[in-house]
Amino acid sequence: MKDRILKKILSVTAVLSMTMLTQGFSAAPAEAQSNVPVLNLFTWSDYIDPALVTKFEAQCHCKLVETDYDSNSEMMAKLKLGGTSQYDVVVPSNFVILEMADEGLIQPVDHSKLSNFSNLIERFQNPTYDPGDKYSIPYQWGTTGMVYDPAKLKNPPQSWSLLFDPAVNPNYPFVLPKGEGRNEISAACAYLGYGFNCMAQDQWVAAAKLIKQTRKRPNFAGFVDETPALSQVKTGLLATSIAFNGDVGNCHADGSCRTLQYFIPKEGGDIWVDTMAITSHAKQPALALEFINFILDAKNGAQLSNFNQYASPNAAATPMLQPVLLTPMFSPPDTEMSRLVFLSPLTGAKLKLFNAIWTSAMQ
Ligand code: N2P
Repeated sequence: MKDRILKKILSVTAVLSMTMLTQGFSAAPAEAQSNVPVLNLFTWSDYIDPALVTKFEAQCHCKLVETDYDSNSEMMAKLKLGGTSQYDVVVPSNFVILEMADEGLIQPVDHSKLSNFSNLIERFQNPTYDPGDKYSIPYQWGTTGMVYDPAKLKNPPQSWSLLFDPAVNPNYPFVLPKGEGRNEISAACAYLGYGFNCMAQDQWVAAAKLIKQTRKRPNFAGFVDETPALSQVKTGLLATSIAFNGDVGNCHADGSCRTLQYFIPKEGGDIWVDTMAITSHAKQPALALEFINFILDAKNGAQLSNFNQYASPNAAATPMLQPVLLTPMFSPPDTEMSRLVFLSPLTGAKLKLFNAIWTSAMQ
């Protein structure tokens, strides 16, 4: 009897020690895992190759957590609600950088940690929207124009009239982006003859009135940002929307939207630079700089563009780009460049006024 009890105790001990041993083995990496630093990247949808994320994680011995947004306004609203310490790196467009710096959402970049900075094309090393790249480092650049489905809209004019003239599209569903309003007000301004980068209050008001009328058309299907709107054009839900060139290039490349057409309206469209910036209360500023420098590497920069189909600001990456990225859709020729405009930044009272006009246009 004693023997059986002893045996039982021994076998229970053996099981327990085995369990401790195996748990011990499996607990070790989990513990290590929890000690791994985490870089929180807040970026636009479909904007980074998952293979690049894995490559960076292996290099930095860290974890990269990606969260996506579809407009600068969505990103800035989340930063204002505590995101300045939740995220480390954000990817704002050129025309909101001054506003973000002004509002204390981002911090200056320590250039001494960016050994790959000189890989940038010269004009991106000292851009007018952020002299000396003080707060932001170029990520990708591109254009904003119109996408349409030629099976529905036959040879429409290459004009913003595709959005704003009911005679051009009386029936097919279309949307407008709900973002920060710059592209929408600017497109309406361009259509009205004020130029794409309109800055006067009366021009904004006229543009807002046009958007209000447009919203009332029976085929207006709502406010949807550019990237999700393109998905709806692809599935056939919409016939047209405002779009970013690379998003259309991306679905041309993967075969999911071969027939869709993209153009920059004759009245002018937006040329933009998306950049990497570090949030004002980033928990991992050193890792953030390591990530920025990683993207500035020639090979990584090429892999980024070859994945997301946007033009690269990286001169050293250029020889490794897919040839399609050097065609007019991604690298607009001079004739198109002359129609492309950098949106001016807005801050202070002027920004408040713009926001009030845009908000009322959407209501
Ligand atoms: C990527 C969207 C690019 C952002 N899907 C345009 N600023």
